[in-house]
Amino acid sequence: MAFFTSAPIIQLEVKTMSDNFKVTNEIKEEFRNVMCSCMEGSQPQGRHVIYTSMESLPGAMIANTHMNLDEDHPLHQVLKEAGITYGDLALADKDPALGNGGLGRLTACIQEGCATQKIPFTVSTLCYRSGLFCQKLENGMQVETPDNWRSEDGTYFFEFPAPEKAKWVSFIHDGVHDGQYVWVEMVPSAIAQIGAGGGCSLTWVWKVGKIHAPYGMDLTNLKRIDEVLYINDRDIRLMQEYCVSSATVQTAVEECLRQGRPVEDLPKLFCLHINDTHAGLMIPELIRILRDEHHKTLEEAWAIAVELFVYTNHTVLPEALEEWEQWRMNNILPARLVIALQDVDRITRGQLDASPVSLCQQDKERMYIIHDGRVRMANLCIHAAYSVNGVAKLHTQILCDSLLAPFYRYAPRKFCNVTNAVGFRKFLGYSNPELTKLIGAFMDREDWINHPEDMAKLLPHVEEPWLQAQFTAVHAGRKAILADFIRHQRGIYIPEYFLFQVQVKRFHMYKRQLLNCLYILWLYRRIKENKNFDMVPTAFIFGGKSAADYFQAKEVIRLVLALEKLINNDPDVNGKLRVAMVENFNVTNAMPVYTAADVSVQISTAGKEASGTGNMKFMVNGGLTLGTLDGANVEIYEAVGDEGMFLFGLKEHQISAMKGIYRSRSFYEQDSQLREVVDMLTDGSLMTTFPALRHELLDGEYGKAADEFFVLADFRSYVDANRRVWERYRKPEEWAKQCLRNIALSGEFSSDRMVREYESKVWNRQ
Ligand code: F58
Repeated sequence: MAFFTSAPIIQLEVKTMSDNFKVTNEIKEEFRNVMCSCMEGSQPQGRHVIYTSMESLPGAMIANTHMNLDEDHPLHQVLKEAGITYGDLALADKDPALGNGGLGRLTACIQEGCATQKIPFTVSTLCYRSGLFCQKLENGMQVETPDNWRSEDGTYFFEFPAPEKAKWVSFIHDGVHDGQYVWVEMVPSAIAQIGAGGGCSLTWVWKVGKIHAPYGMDLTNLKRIDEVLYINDRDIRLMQEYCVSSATVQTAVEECLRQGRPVEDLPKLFCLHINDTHAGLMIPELIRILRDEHHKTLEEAWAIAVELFVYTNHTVLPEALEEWEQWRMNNILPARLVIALQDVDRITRGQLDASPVSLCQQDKERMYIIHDGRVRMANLCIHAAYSVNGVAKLHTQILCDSLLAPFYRYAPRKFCNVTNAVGFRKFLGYSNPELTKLIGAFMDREDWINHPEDMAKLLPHVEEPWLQAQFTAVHAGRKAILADFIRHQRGIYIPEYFLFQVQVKRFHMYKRQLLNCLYILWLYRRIKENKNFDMVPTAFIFGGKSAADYFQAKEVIRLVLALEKLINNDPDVNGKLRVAMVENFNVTNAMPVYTAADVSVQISTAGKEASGTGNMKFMVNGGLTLGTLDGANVEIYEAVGDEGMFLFGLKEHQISAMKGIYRSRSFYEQDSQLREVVDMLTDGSLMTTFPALRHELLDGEYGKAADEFFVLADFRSYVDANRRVWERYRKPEEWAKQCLRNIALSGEFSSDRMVREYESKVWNRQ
């Protein structure tokens, strides 16, 4: 592994484009060759997992490959001779823009773990032509531009096309040609993720190839199937989901037959992992294929299905629990597929009726797949899957106790929890070589990073002053890199001695960037009132994108940018307060950010964030969590206790109890300082106004309750928690000790642990 090379990482991200020309096409070709030889050499054994997901965000492939090459790999020498650094590599190719957020990043972390542990694991996803956007911050707002991550000819340097493995998918299409089928060719390419030690896992990215359709038919929608993730047209989105589902199932069946095995052996050879519900159509598609092409009865086909599929849920938000209108399915999907779906609905209803578990009619109705003209994808997945899991303890508990409670009573043994985790090789080893080296001094083996439990060996040393001093120096170096990066990218100067308080994640109202903004306004007012206001100088650093059509979240981005302008230019406050937003937060840009935070801001409304994974990336780099008891913050809290985390806010059960009776206005009315900052949203103090945000906080949008995410209720608690942060930060030795202690306790958040858990609990490979 290349972790311990003392590469000048300081250069990461502050290079100009011309520097990257050093990474020539020949060098890229060398990387392709490495990928190729790992692909050929890698033959992992046992049940093969196909992880079907609409999202995958592996990050730049050269960097991914480089980080996992053995230390003595000849490519290191080639790079050294060419004077090429990590920084050059990180910027030399583009992040495949195949995802949106946590869901896609998790896919990549699982994949890298499997490649390292030589678990046969393939990701199956669509190859979106236009990446889910490149974010520009212009004129005080987010502007979306296409992320052209592929070359003009539609190829990506690190893909290996496999046209011979293309699959045809059929649709009913276009009312004019009612009843006639069209065929779309799905053509895969492989993108290789190399694991430490030379293992390899592939991502199949499917593109639209040829289209066979009756003469004169309008093919526009069909051609748009691989246009963009979560396309804003429900017909096309359904086609996307069916295409990836069908191509994946066809491939598994074909491979089974190629190995000379009967289709009954599919579950022995494969596990089809449904990542969120988007690929749930794999279930009826399998039934369709087994009946129509392999002459199985419905019961025989179902018996195969229930040993083949597993399902992971990644959210409890109602808008993310996908449902399809039955009429739309009937209009678009092949009749035999729709029949398979109806048959599955019938079988599962029969099973519910025959169940020894007492289920009332209301429970049963909640569990039906097809109900009121809608097809509920989560129910389909739960009925068919032999394993259903959530991604953090609290999330799984909410699934079992409320969201999916009747299912849990009906089939409790199906349910389990696998808490998320992150790739330490990428987010510690590769991103932060100086810290990795420091930790490595306490480890017994060279490749300790592949054995995250080893990190606990640091624990007995966290009180040692020299280690604390070393950590502080390393961390100061990382802060300098991030400050440089932000200055270079956004032209904003952040003094390195400031406390770096970082909130990076998708912009969403439940993640409550708005709470952070109100708090910044509160600080602004305190300093304006009293120039001697006693606080630790703090830089609030944000990063993340909002969905293009999510108005409120875009308003919050606009607010962050307004705060930048107001605060950074005001000499009364900018000695104590700065605000900066990183533009276009993606996997490559994320690395300098995660490594440099003093405080990791994880402040979602309790019960809403399934897990979060940024929280873990900060933790392993020594950022202390300021957060609510939500998602995997719960596990972080269990690991580090009160001393290792700044906990605040309402708990999940309190939020549940306040539903329907919470009145945000009473918090507004009773707290004059809070009222003052909420009023600032519209009184012109910000040079622009945010009426929709104020309206959301006090009145509620679209008939929803006011302040759906309890921002005002948690405001004071957040202020108090920040005071606790300052108190601790003022004692540098204690602060450094706590960071080191948290790092030592972070081992359970390594993807290697997560992958082992999936292997034993979910994939049944052991
Ligand atoms: C994320 N889900 C969760 N979904 O929000 C996060 O807590 C968790 O850590 C992560 O999965 C990995 O388990 C997520 O990213 C989406 O973005 C969906 C996209 C499609 C529409 C609904 C949301």
